[in-house]
Amino acid sequence: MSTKDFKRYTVTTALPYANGPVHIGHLAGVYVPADIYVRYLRAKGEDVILIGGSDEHGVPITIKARNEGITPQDVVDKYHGIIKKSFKDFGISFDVYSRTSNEMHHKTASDFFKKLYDKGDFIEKTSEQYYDQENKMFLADRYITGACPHCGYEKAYGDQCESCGTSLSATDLIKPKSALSGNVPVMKETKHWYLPLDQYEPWLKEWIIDGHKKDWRPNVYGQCKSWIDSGLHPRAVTRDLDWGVKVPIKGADNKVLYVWFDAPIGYISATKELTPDWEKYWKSEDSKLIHFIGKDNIVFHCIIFPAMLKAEGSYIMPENVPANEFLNLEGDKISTSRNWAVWLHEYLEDFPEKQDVLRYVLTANAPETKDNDFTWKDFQTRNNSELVAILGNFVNRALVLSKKYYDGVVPERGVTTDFDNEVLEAIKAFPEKVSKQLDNYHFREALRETMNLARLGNKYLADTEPWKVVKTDEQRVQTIMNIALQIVANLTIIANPFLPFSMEKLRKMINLDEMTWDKSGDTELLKASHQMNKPALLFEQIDDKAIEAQVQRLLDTKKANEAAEHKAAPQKESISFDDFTKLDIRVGTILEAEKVAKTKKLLKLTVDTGIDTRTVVSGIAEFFKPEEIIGKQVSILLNLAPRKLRGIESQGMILMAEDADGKLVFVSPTDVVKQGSEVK
Ligand code: B3M
Ligand code: ZN
Repeated sequence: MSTKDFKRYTVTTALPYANGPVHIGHLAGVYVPADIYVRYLRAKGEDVILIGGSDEHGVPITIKARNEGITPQDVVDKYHGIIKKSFKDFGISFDVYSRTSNEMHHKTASDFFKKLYDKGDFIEKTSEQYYDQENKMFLADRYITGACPHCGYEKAYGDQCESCGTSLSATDLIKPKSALSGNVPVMKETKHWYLPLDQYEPWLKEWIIDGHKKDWRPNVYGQCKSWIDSGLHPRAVTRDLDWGVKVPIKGADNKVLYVWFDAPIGYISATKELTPDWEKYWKSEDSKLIHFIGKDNIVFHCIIFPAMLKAEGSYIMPENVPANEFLNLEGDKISTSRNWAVWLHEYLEDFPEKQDVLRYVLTANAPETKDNDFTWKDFQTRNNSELVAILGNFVNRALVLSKKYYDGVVPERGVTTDFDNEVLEAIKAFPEKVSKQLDNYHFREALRETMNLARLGNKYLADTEPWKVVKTDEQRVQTIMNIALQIVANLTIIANPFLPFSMEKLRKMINLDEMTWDKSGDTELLKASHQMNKPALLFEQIDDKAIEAQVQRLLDTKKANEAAEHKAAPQKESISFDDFTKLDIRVGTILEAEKVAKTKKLLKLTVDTGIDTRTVVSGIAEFFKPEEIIGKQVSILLNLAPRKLRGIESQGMILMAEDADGKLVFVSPTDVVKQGSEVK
């Protein structure tokens, strides 16, 4: 299959749910690799379209609307705008970025369903489904939660477990609970339409298990195989909801298409929006269809959507689905609800014009074969020791020396040495090395090769030392600088898919138009006597302070989450009222306080209890300085049997509670009360 000659490329990117902004996980998993790929293909002069859009249906949206007391339309209008802008800001070069709430999409999805329905492709079935009596609603997908039957994760949804990634049915959940009321749901009859996936099993086996064992990523192939091996079953493609694409047949009031039925059709609707010539991208055998997605979307793109396309009959199948694993953040799973993420719009506020730095780090550390971790320290190191020290340093040295020696005019290349010739040959070999990786969706490796070109440049200058030779052999230096500048020019082509903003800047500096990929490897891109412009720094150091601020923000988030997730200790055994009245708790005032010698934790307090002045030893020295607490009104248990601590008799106990940081605080009255007032 992969040796086939394709005339055009249809590249799709998963449609993010418009229920929140996008973060680094989205960028790393889907959009940066897709953008690198299409920028490369465009440079090769290929006919390629990059398709994207917001997924505006489904329960995640309606739940968000309900929680915020606004309409689903309000939710999607807000986030579609934010998401679209983030992608644009990061240079994700969509040919169209659409949305599934628009009319074109509703019509396309509706017609698609109708065609399958008319052909008799669906099974119509009445069955019992979970229903929330309090809210008078069927509980589709994320409206129901429970324990995952595969991994035991307690907050699995009715359609998917976010912990182990398994796709589920609501009835699979153990101890199901309504996400709306928290009630245990009841069963109630309802009619739905099912796509008989089981009928596509022989074809799926042949197409994926036999056909794509070699060219699909092992994680993608493996997930598909295990799904198919465990047996496919008819799958409902409609839901009892009022937000979505209406089911276009009689007797289906208050029913909409399942979001995973309509969303992938969104790729087709978006292409229609882009061009009246959309069919050639979807129905012509010489078009190569590629889906960029995250690993939680694999079965939908490799099994369910292809089965839908197969049922329809006139569409091509995806050639490849280069799904990425997950990107974690500082060791923890990225989570929108726990605000554990680096949001793209916030990143740009803190690091304006550093889009390429993030693109670089996310590609260099892309979760292509396993889950990976984003850390701010790694972000800083990759910026400072790779982008600045390797790429930026080489370009800057070449351009600054050319400016100094020749006022920015490219010098003649004279007689070349063996070493020069070796370097010239190496330059010629780069495009092929990078292409090979990109053609196989190995973006990390492609970027590593690209950086090797900058490394070659650095090594060439370090070995030839033009700044020394210039004192003795000016002609030799002209040759050296000419060759170094050819490396710079080559970088503007080869590094462009990865670092489009910086390479545009660099092209301006060397006064070179954007070049096609077939020009890369050319060692005479910059002709002698070509006038270049003023050089400027391509990348700058990121200092510790900027990184510490980001780390601090995450620590604050962690603290807030812990406080929110904190569970109070369970209630103790009941006691009688008489038991309670035995406790003599009073409000008293601390008169004196001093540290107990040779201890870390103990303070000796003198307390006016209203009935006497007594000594209490309290384990609070780590939290309070003695002078801070003098005059404070505190609660004290008076009739606790006295006991000796470090030789001092303690005649009572000061009552304390713990704050969010685990620090002890006094249980004090909020207003000033009478000395010796009883707590009752
Ligand atoms: N919106 C799920 C997700 O954002 C879904 C993807 C649809 S792609 C057609 O992970
Ligand atoms: Zn699970």
